[in-house]
Amino acid sequence: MRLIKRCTAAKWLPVVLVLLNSAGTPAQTTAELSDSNTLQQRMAWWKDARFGMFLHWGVYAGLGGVWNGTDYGKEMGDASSEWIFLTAAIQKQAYRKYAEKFNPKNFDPSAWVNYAKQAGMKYMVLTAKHHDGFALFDTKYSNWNVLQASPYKKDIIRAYVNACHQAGMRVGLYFSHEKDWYHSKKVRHNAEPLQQSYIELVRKQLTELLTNYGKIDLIWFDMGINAHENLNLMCRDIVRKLQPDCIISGRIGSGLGDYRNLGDRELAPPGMNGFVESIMTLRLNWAYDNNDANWKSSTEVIKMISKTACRNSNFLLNIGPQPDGDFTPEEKIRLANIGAWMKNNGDAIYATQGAPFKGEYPWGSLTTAGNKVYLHLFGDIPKTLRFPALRSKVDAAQMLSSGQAVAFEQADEHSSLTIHLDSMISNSVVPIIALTLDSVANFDLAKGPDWLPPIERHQTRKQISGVVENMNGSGFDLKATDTTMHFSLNENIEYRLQKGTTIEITNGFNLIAGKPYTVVYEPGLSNVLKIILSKNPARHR
Ligand code: FHN
Repeated sequence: MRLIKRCTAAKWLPVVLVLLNSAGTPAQTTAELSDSNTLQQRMAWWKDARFGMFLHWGVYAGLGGVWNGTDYGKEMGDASSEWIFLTAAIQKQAYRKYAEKFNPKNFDPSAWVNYAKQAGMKYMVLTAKHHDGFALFDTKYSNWNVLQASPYKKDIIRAYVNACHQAGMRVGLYFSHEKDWYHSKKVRHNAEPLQQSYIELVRKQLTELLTNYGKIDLIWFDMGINAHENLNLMCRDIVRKLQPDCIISGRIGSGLGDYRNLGDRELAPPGMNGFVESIMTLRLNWAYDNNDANWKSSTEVIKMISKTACRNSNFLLNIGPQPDGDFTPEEKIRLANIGAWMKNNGDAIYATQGAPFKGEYPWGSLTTAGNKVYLHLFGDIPKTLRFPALRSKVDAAQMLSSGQAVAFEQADEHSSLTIHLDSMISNSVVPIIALTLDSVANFDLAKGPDWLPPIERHQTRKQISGVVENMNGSGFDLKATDTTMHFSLNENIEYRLQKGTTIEITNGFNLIAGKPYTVVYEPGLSNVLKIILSKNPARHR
């Protein structure tokens, strides 16, 4: 009853005015149609690009996640290293001292762009301003910027944008519109009202970024919340007015973005629609961190690139440059390995369409482009691969990277395709089979796969610790009377148990009763459990 009373006539009016077309679905107005046409045009390069580089870099890089000997980075703390200004509750004056040390002598934006290009990335997104409010660009509206507060005294954004323009790389700028711990009283993620002076600063700085640096292809807003729709709308309008072709990330809030960002470190599941971006760190932290050794392997990342393309999502891979401006050796190696794979397999990634199915095969999935179907073998590679969902005639099948012919059988387009795989191909990282069809690919969706792979979310690192007897209820089902722990998280999943440097597949493990352990559970791709014999269990409790 109460609900009905609240529905005023004015609120109902727009519903009545929606026109229905002959199919009984709401017809789009001319204005909506032209909006969606413009959206398609604006997003065209981005969708074809599929793979980009995210860069988190600023004053926080110099702290490397550590303040006064305590690790606030994601290796030991809860937040990522770029949050240290807030998480370590550092006073402004003390944090400014780190800006005074920010003098990145090895910053070479052309080298950055080269690394990205060689890795096969087609766009880059750099933190022009992160939550610590420090501007890597020349701003008239706060002296908390690289020219005035650091000895470097050069406009980093200008150098970066110029390097991208020169190399034909699409330019993105990350801009923290909602959070600014330096200039705004509101520091937490809540609906507290924003000060007018802060909103003005956002308006002016965003205007500077979109006016002083030439063409900007993407503004990556972050953490916008619906409660501050006025701020989000203002930002959207500034972008639309100053650079109408510039793409707006989904994290602007209030549904105003041009595309959807998934959660941090969350890989797109199969069957995504529309414009979607998966955002992944190369280790745990976004920004540079002194202690974080949780590097993903090149193979893990290549699988992610392949999976996200098959699932209709872009993949934005993060780099956290060192305080001196150079990339870490670990990042360089991975980018080179990824690049080697992309060079040979890029045709299966760029400008492709993801699989039309809601599920996936145990061996992997596919992308399509024109009369090509690319089978991405990122899962378990079988000797014989049957593909009954394809309803097109296959003219040829070859390994994409080498051009080597692959044996297949298919009587006609109505019969199931069978591919015979050489056992050697399981030695290669995500092999891809290119099928050339006699027409554009046609699929029988009813015969497609319905298996749903586990959700890959690499953001949660749960630390469960203490002496063995204290671990009941900690996520594992431990019988205190014996020494065997059985995982209760998901009995259908096999976990990889890391003991020192060896890894074994297990669904249970033995601990010595009474000894202190730290168990680190990292859900995701490999469901790794690390068991650390703890010297000082009290520290972890
Ligand atoms: O708080 C930020 C975080 O520092 C990082 O920038 C990520 C990247 O997606 N976004 C926010 C958290 O979602």
